[in-house]
Amino acid sequence: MKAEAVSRVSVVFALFDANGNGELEADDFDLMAHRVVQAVPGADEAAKGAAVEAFRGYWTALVGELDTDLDNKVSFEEFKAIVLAPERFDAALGAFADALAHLGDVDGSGTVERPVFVALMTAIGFELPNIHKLFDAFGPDDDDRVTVDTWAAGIREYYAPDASGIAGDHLVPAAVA
Ligand SMILES: [Ca+2]
Ligand SMILES: [Ca+2]
Repeated sequence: MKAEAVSRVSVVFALFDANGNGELEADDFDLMAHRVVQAVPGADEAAKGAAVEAFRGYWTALVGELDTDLDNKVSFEEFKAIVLAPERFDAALGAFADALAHLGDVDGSGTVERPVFVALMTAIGFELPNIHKLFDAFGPDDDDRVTVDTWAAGIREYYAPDASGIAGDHLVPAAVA
């Protein structure tokens, strides 16, 4: 496993542990979904509902595949296995990525404006400098927007165990030194 992938997994685990108790459980994903939906007041109800469902679906996939001791929680040791068989999470991660990116497309233009991107990523728990670096790495257009597809692809790529030098590496705190 590449060092960058390990770093990203550590960051993601800390973010997913929304209630900060050191383990992942269903409550974390409900809390995160609530924060994310609150961050985009202009989004339509269908997009909000889809995002909440996608967060739950992602948790269901995670706990189903990674909870090896069957306590309905995913410890960090259990979570690290996510990069060993990423294909097992393709469907749930894809739905999660699409729902999150579409939630940010408030006007239905197929693009996400920087302020909305920042609000969503802040709600998930990323740090502001990292968020802006990632947005810039996605190559925003002249109106400072990135496409929904670019962002969704970036979310998928973030979990690739063999990737390095990808846009998502900007989310690892050390990238902003
Ligand atoms: Ca937790
Ligand atoms: Ca467990």
